[in-house]
Amino acid sequence: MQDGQVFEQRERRATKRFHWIPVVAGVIRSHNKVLIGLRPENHSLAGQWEFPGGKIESGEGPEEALRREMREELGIEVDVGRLLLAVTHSYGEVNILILFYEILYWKGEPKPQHHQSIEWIEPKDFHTRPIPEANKKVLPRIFSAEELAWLKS
Ligand code: DGT
Repeated sequence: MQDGQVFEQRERRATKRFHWIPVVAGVIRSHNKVLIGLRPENHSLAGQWEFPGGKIESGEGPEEALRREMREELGIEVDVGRLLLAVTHSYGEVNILILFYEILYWKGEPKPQHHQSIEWIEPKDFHTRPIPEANKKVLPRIFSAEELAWLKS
C-alpha cells in the first residue's frame, strides 16, 4: 500500500470515530423488579421503554451525570453503585456509548418528570416491551450482572 493510501485510510478512520455520544443509564431495582420509563413523544426512540438516564454533559463525570438525570427525570437522589456494563451502538450517523450502572439506594418516590410513564417490571417481562435496539443485545448480560449483585445484597 502506498503512503498516500495509508494516510487516507487513517483520515477516514479518524473521521468515523468522531461522532460518539456518551450516555449513562441507571438500573434501579426494588425487590425483584426494575424501573423502566416510556420515552417521550417528541424525542428520538419515542414509545420505547428504557432504563432512565441520558447524555453526559460536557465537563461532567458519568456518575455525576447519572445523579443529575435521576433528579431531573424521576425527582430522586441516588447513590450510584457499580458499573454493570458498557455497550456501544450505532444509529446510522450517531454512535452511542452507554454505561449501565446499578442504583441500589435512593431518596424520594420516583415520579415521571420526563417519561410518558414509568413502571416497575420483572426482568423476565422486558421482552414483551418495545425497547431500544442498543438494549436488546445486552439485556441478558445486564440482568445476569444484576442478579449476581442481588444475590449478594
Ligand atoms: P434525543 O435522543 O436527542 O431525543 O434526546 P433525549 O434527551 O431524549 O436523549 P437522552 O438524553 O435520553 O439520550 C440517551 C440516548 O441513548 C438516546 O439516543 C436513546 C439512547 N438509549 C438507548 N438505550 C437507552 C437506555 O436504556 N436509557 C437511556 N436513557 N437512553 C438509551
